[in-house]
Formats: sequence, C-alpha cells, structure tokens
Amino acid sequence: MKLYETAMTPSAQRVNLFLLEKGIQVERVSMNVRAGDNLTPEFAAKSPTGKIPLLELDDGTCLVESIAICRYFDALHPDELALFGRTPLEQAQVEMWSRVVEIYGLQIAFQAFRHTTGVYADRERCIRAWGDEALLRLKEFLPKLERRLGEADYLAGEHYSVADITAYVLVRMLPRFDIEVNSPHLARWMERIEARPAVQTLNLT
Ligand SMILES: N[C@@H](CCC(=O)N[C@@H](CS)C(=O)NCC(=O)O)C(=O)O
Repeated sequence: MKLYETAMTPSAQRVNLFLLEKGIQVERVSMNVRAGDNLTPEFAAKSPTGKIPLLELDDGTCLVESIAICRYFDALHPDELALFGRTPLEQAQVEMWSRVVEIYGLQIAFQAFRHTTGVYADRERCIRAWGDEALLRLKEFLPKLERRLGEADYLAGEHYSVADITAYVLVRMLPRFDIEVNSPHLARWMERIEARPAVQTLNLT
C-alpha cells in the first residue's frame, strides 16, 4: 500500500502521528499540493475529494479522509493504545470529541487559513469575509477545548486518543493566526502530548 501525502500539512500530520504512535511503517508518495500535484486527472481518478492524505491499497482501492485512514490501520493492527477507545462509552467519547474538534476547530482553521491567505486561489473561490468569520469562530472554539481539558486529562477522558491527535494538529496551526496558547489546561495538556515519543519524532521530521 502507498500513502500519498504532503508531510508538512495538518491532515498528513494527523495520519503520521497516528502511525508513529502505533509504530506502523508505510510506503509514501510525496506530493506538493501547493504546486498542484493533487490536481491531475490521475489523482482525481483515485480520490473523490482530490485532497491528501490518500491511502492506496495493493488492489487499487483508495481511502481518503485522515480519520478513515487511521481507522483502517487501527482495525488492521489493534493494540493496547486503543486510540479509538476501549469501552462502548469511551469509543463514543472519542468519536464525539474527534467530531467536535474536526468540525468546529480544524475545518474552521482550514477555512480561516485558506480564505484569508488565498493560498489555494488557483483552485477555489477565496472569500476574505468568510476567512475572517472563520477566524472569529476558531477563536470562539478554543475556550471550549480549555473547558474540556479542565475536566479531564485527555479529550475523551483518562486516555490519549485520536481526538487528541486531531486537537494537537489544530493547536499546532494556531501560530499561523498569531494565536498564543496561554490558557492553563490547554498548556498542561500540550506538555503531556509533547512528552510522547511519537510526537517528539513527528516534531523532528
Ligand atoms: N478532511 C480531510 C482534509 C484533507 C485536506 O484538507 N487536505 C489538504 C492538506 S491539509 C489538501 O489536500 N490541500 C490541497 C488542496 O486543497 O488542493 C482529511 O482529514 O483528510
């Protein structure tokens, strides 16, 4: 199988951090999305979204959406980390926080970045007012993360999960918007996350 990615992008980082946590190696196809490597007819034939990451299996089946790719690897290689949760309740909490962080945090940050910078103006209509609004929504979302991390060590409760990986990738984007993490629970959670060997390896690459 082959993982098509642009390693510096947040979505690739989500999958890479997940794979590092699980100690899984996979062949990579490095793409430059800024240069439009993902805009070719060949890539469009593999992907309904045209975005990376994309996992191509040996039989030609292609998977997009970073969480779907992570789920596939997790089902192939279950382990004691149980990054999608253990008990029915924990699995639901992981799903809940993954969706909350992705829908109200990461996707909004993507919109803010794309529409305020016009970085992908060669392939989409950029609307500055929507970028400004998305940035406001992102700023309004961060206190919700802070509140949750005041209640529990990790987003889904007592265990690190894929929801924390998504949130960590989101927090890593904040300097792009000149947003500093100075809320105490979020800062302590960041210290816990950054002490993880997988995160340290990601940050070295
Ligand atoms: N929800 C998707 C987001 C994928 C996505 O937005 N990928 C970006 C990089 S972070 C991309 O391919 N950008 C190039 C483009 O939009 O043309 C996922 O989690 O995989």
